[in-house]
Amino acid sequence: MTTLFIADLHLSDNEPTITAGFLAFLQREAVHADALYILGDLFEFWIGDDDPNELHDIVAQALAELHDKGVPCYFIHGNRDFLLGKDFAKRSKMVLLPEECVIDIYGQKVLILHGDTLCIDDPGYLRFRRYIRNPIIQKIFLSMPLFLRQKIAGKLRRQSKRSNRTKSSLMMDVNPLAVIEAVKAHQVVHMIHGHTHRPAIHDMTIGGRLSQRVVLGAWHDTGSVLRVDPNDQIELASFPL
Ligand code: LP5
Ligand code: MN
Repeated sequence: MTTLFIADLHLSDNEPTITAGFLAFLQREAVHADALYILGDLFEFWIGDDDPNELHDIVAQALAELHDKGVPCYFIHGNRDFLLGKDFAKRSKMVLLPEECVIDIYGQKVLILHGDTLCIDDPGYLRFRRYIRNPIIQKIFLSMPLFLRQKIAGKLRRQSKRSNRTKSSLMMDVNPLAVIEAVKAHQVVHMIHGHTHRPAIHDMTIGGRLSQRVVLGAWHDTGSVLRVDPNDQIELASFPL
């Protein structure tokens, strides 16, 4: 019995090895799990459920098969695929969760989130985030023709890569005070997130209580998964794709 957590796969047509590794991971490992949680950035970017990309069909079918074999899959949006909507959730039989969510894992309360909202030392990103998370802006974007949405997404990705090169490592990591605030606000001791691509298990003491923050790894040259079992054993592992 294990519950699995993954994030930041950034699946795209340009990375067939990662897609193949993900599909193999579903068949080899996830199929034996109690549940699979995907904490955002499953896709490199998402411009609407109506994007007729074959990769989306393949992933939806694989996740739906996982569900049909008795393994529920839960999804929290990332900063790349925040537009993934109800249509795709239905096709893939994934449950969409709110951006911060407290779940019960074998009797332990755990806060799960993508992690970008903890990066509060990056005001440029937070401004950008407020803008693109505005429902009116999203509605306008989703009503544009696909080629235009593709073009804008491409431009945003290029812009993001460029701006990330100028940001300090500290700025692109989570802010410790934001972590403490989130843990206190949700009254939990465990927290799991991705986004920063810095896989680690951090022990912390918050309010006199021993607390843990797990950062999931991104999938690049290897896959990355957090395994949690009913005896509170946790393992953050990487594996070849
Ligand atoms: O994603 P990553 O890891 O590179 O960096 C993130 C932050 N960047 C982003 C942007 C995404 O990568 C692009 C998402 C594409 C989504 C497609 C749908 C588009 C819908 C839009 C409308 C509803 O999230 C990056 C952080 C980093 O994480 C670390 O936390 O630093 O933040 C930025 O790069 C933001 C910049 O600091 C500010 C960007 C200004 C954008 C100006 C836009 C100009 C182009 C306009 C084109 C119309
Ligand atoms: Mn991210």
